[in-house]
Amino acid sequence: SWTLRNTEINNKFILCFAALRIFLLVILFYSIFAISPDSCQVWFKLNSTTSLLKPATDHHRRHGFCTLEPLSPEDAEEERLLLESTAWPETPLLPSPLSLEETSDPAHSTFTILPGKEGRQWQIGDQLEVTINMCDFKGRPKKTGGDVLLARLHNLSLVAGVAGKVVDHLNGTYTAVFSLLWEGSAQVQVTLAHPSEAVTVLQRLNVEEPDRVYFKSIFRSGNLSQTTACNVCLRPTQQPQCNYTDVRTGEPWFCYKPQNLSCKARINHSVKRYDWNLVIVKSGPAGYYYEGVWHALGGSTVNQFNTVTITQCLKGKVVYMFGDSTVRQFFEYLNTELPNLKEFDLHNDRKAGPFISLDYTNNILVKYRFHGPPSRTAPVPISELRYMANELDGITGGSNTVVIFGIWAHFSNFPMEIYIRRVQNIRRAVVHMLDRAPDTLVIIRTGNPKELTLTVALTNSDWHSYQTNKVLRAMFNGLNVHFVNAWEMTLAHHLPHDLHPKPPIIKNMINVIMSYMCPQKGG
Ligand SMILES: *[C@@H]1O[C@H](CO)[C@@H](O)[C@H](O)[C@H]1NC(C)=O
Ligand SMILES: *[C@@H]1O[C@H](CO)[C@@H](O)[C@H](O)[C@H]1NC(C)=O
Ligand SMILES: *[C@@H]1O[C@H](CO)[C@@H](O)[C@H](O)[C@H]1NC(C)=O
Ligand SMILES: *[C@@H]1O[C@H](CO)[C@@H](O)[C@H](O)[C@H]1NC(C)=O
Ligand SMILES: *[C@@H]1O[C@H](CO)[C@@H](O)[C@H](O)[C@H]1NC(C)=O
Ligand SMILES: *[C@@H]1O[C@H](CO)[C@@H](O)[C@H](O)[C@H]1NC(C)=O
Ligand SMILES: CC(=O)N[C@H]1CO[C@H](CO)[C@@H](O)[C@@H]1O
Repeated sequence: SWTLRNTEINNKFILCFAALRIFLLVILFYSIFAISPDSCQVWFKLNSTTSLLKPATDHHRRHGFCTLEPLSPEDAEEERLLLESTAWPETPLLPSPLSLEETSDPAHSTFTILPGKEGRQWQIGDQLEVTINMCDFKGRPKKTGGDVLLARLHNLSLVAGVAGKVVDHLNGTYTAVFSLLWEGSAQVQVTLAHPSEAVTVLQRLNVEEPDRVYFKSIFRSGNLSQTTACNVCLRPTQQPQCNYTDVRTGEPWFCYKPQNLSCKARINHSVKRYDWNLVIVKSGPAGYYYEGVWHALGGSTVNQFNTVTITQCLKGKVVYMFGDSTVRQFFEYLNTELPNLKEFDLHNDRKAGPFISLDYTNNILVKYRFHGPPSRTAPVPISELRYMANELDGITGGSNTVVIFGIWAHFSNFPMEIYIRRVQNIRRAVVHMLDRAPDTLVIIRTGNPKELTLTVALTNSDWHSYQTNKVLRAMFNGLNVHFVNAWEMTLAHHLPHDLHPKPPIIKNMINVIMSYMCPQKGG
């Protein structure tokens, strides 16, 4: 039976100072820019602060300076539904003149564990409910919702943990619901990832300043060389633009045209610098940790794999990995753990890839490739800048083919439409691949919560990742694909949230992947 007693529960509200500061710093950092020597940047950022305090016009609220190409009627309808399902509750406007006194403050906020049914002891299978009351810096109860709250029930000595589901009552009150899944005592943790006022700022930044993460390309021809700014969409200026919209997928990409070179002279893509620096419609958790081991709920079993059983499982297989650096972690894990798997050195950048590894004895091939722009990477040659959907079109597929992908972390500064359209293209390619080779195994890694420094909060917020996960889930619903629920696997673990989850979490993710590939193997 479940022996969680109220006396053993620490009502602990994690004072997530880093996250709390986001809002403050969004403002502060603009002031910092005022004294930066980079006058061009100062000009723009400073001006945008003032504009953020003004109410957005209807046109700007929705479109900013990006022109989105029309979609087919079906895709447009899907986009509308997805936007509706990820619509965040209305968040408070920023007060003008600016004051932080009325913003959500974890230090003044509290939560209460509600008594169990009929006052009896908690039992395994019960739902534990927690009421969260948010207050502002003056200690006054908040009247509106929209705070990004993460909830976890855990026990450090048992290395056990499960993510909670947070329900927003839109009046400053929230309920966190946890499934009780292991025997023993536990603690509740509630973390304020982003106050609702920060969501207001992030929402507007994604429409008005999607280019706050900026990219560049080098153009070269003969002895002429020039570098210009690139992005999914560019602010209209006097400067002509080069249109690199992908002919096959229609994925938009533009660079300002270099003055004395042609658009064809583009040779490199890289992130310039950003030095200023749910998941599911389904209810209930996807799984939980017990003694450090992830147990999946809802039918699938996660087996434990070691070097020998992973090699047995991969024997004769080709594994394609696509996506951002969080998928690269899987490639790195296999390379480190499997003694016979040897990387063939393609002399590529250690972060950008692409990479390839071979185990000749066991006939295993593992490949990794980034998901294409807007990849925030070190310079990559244009010849290696490929869209995932086009790469998938080039895979024959079959029972020995495994495709693992994850695409989320590099889209957080854009309106959600940009992400939806990318996933629509990827899904079309996945559907074609499963049509021609239904035996192909497709595994999708979701996004995860991360440490929220200022840069991360502004360019890769948990608020946005949470919604990309929701979109991803909804869009692949009903298709023969599997998920690694990285959101919950990171949230439920006691290790700190990290863009790149630490090895104990990756090991559990690998076990989830291997269990999809070889359900009968493992220890
Ligand atoms: C907020 O809404 C919930 C659900 O409707 C309700 O139970 C609760 O009493 C409300 N709280 C306040 C402070 O109004
Ligand atoms: C974890 O659970 C065990 C067994 O109920 C208990 O003895 C221990 O105090 C708990 N540890 C923490 C950190 O909650
Ligand atoms: C660049 O090359 C052209 C001919 O290819 C030559 O005339 C010119 O002097 C070169 N310019 C420089 C700066 O080297
Ligand atoms: C860019 O090119 C694509 C097709 O190649 C076209 O559909 C689109 O309208 C162009 N965009 C702009 C802004 O010129
Ligand atoms: C382009 O060429 C013109 C005329 O030769 C020159 O004045 C200008 O500086 C060049 N621009 C760049 C960016 O090299
Ligand atoms: C651009 O790419 C080329 C190879 O295409 C490479 O040699 C060069 O070092 C890259 N430039 C930068 C600045 O990284
Ligand atoms: C400080 C600063 O550069 N302000 C500029 C903001 O933008 C307006 C035009 O929209 C300029 O006139 C200001 O000089």
